[in-house]
Amino acid sequence: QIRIKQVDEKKISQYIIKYTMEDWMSIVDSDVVIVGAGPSGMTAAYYLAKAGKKTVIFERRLSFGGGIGGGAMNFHKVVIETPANEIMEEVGVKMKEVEEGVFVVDTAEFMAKLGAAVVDAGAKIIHGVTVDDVIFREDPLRVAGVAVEWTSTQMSGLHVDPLFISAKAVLDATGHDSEIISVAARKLPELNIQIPGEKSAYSEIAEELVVMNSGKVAEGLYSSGMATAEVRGLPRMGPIFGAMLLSGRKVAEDIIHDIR
Ligand code: 48F
Repeated sequence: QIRIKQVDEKKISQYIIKYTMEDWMSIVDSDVVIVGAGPSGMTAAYYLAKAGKKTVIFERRLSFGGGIGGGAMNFHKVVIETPANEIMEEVGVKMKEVEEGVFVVDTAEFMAKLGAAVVDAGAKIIHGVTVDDVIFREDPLRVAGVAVEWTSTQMSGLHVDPLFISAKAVLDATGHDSEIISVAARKLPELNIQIPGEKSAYSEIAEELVVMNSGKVAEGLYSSGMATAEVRGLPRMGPIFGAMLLSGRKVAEDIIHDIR
């Protein structure tokens, strides 16, 4: 018979509360806040944490991966192209080379291994939290953090104020809606952010354009992945994910440089 250690309910609660609050006391003063645990946000988190930056990802849903899991029409494979295969190799995702420089990967393995690499590198992924605003400072005008609320509280429609998290850099990795840059553009017109919106698909050119254009949008505020397509008016590309990974790596390098 297996003897299972008996744990008092009260103690279970105490352990959870104590160690959650310990993490949050540190998270409120982060180097980098990333909004969205999709492929670009997770790749950025991996490289930032590896470089020693205190990095947190806030993800609205209770799972990481963003658009990876749905693949294309729920088919469980996506396509990766060179040089993004380097990143897949680094985090241990197996790839099938189907033509020179073009690879097919399994979506579950992609999410699981990228997520594990982010956590092992030292970044925190906090699920069930929605970012709905930024905080800013003047002289110079810059984004200096975010406002966070439980997704479940937002869904309930209850009037509950958020908490604020300070950061040297905020990365909008929210995908097609570019939610964080949209709110900054609306509430901080002095930042002069225009959002032309994403164009229809043209995968062959979209991949390079997204990577090239990912980076700083305003002081302290950055974009990666499909948020970049929305903010820069670039075409979409569907279920090819190289640019998501490479834009995450590129923006991580830019942030590491800027907050040195
Ligand atoms: O959409 P998503 O996967 O972003 P991405 O990194 O990758 C795009 C691809 O998945 C795909 C594509 C590839 O060619 O076109 O669409 O640009 O992940 C965005 C994540 O952000 C979360 C959302 O739940 C998703 O997991 N998210 C969005 N808004 C918020 C948020 C928010 N306000 N607060 C917290 N999380």
